[in-house]
Amino acid sequence: MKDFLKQLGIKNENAGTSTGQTFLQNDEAPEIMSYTPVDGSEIASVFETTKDEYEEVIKASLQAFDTWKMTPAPQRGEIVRQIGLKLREYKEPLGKLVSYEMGKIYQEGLGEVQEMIDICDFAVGLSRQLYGLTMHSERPRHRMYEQWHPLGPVGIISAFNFPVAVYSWNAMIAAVCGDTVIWKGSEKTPLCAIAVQKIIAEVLKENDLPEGIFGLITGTRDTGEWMTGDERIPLISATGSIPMGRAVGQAVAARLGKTILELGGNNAIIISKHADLEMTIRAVVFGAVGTAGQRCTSTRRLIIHEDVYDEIRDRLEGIYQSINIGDPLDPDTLVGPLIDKDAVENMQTALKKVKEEGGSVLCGGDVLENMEGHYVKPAICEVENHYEIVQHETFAPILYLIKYKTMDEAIGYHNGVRQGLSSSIFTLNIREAEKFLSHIGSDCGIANVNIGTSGAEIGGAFGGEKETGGGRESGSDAWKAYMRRQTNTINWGDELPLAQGIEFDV
Ligand code: UN1
Repeated sequence: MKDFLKQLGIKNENAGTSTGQTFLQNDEAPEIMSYTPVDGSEIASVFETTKDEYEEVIKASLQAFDTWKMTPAPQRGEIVRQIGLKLREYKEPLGKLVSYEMGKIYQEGLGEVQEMIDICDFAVGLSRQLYGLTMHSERPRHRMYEQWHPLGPVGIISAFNFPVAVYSWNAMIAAVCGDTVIWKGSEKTPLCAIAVQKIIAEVLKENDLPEGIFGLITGTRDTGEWMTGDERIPLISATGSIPMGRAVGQAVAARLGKTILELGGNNAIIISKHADLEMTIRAVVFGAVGTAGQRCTSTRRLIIHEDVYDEIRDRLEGIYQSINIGDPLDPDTLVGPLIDKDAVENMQTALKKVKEEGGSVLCGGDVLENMEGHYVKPAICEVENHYEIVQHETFAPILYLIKYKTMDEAIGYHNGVRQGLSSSIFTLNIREAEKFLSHIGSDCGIANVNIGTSGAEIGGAFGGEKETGGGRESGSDAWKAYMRRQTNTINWGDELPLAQGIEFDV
């Protein structure tokens, strides 16, 4: 038994109840097994949430909402502050668990927990800044303003690749907004969810607050469908694949509920002939092979000016030969395993398609059969942007190289995909940079200059356009999606003038 599992209160046999809620114990339920992609072995099992338990969790969430919404926002912020402190205490074991259960390297596991801490800090400040606007009424002796009210239980569906951070972007913001949350984590990383739930439960217990404020359920697609079809959950925030998001969006729209969708990306970096190539190469490698290409912000396409194309290609090929692939908890490793066998197969299929469509695989793509676990060599391919496979997000470390002559052509390739999450340009030319950021430049939700596509800070709104789903999470004013807006007009005079100057004498 690994020390970090013990530190997080996870026992070998069974990691805990599926809901993380102490009042629920159902040993009869089916189990979900957690495997580590490090060597494919079993870590522990978790009970799936049954329909009855789901009802209990919803009831607890609705009940908790009654008290939580009456707790002043800055006091809600105080609870989130304590969660941030507790996460600081558990940063190392939780970072290790993220690394062990998901497969990202330990540095990135720590980074993920740091994102949780950062969003807690952000949410604490926000708890005193849930501002509405005031307006000037067109009628005399009238006052208008808007205010933001809590929404109710918020459903959070998160993915395996960021098993803890994406939850906290949603949960901590929702919490200061006065909402309760119900979290369905990925069935591929159930222990991360249980560990986070235990940490939060400690804070709730210390403050004598109900566990229903932060609810957890564990399951597969069916469990997600209970949530999306449930009118008691006014908002579903879902992160994952485009097909998943489409299903969630349609189900929630059918009941006129709200969604925040954060779906796939097909992120590109334009590399101009005016780029600082040293910086560019570092950013590209981190963006393309970091988290083994399993971030929604991973760099998938490089659109390279013809003058620097050969140099960039050759240097990248050289670096790819020497990348350390292996155990993500080993400090020398840069690339850990893919999440599972299916991910390895998807990568192989994509590389086959590249060749079928006329592209070439310059290096990598090999499955490291001699290692237990799901290890692959990151691949670089030469392709054309219109290839069907290039239009598609493959959740694996495949980097596509595309050559361009003019900036208009580059932007055309850049925007010529169905997804619109993150984007970058590397250039020291201000005209190129500003054009890329303008409305005729990148069509993505995130557009960077001289920084890669991944590793966004929590302070900005995170999300993207087109098939990426249009939702925004995390910083800036993304909190507004977690509240309901109310416009108020107050007449403090002794007459009743009508708006638009309408005369209506009775
Ligand atoms: C994701 O891959 O779903 O910008 C989230 C980044 C991270 C978050 C990625 N801060 O790469």
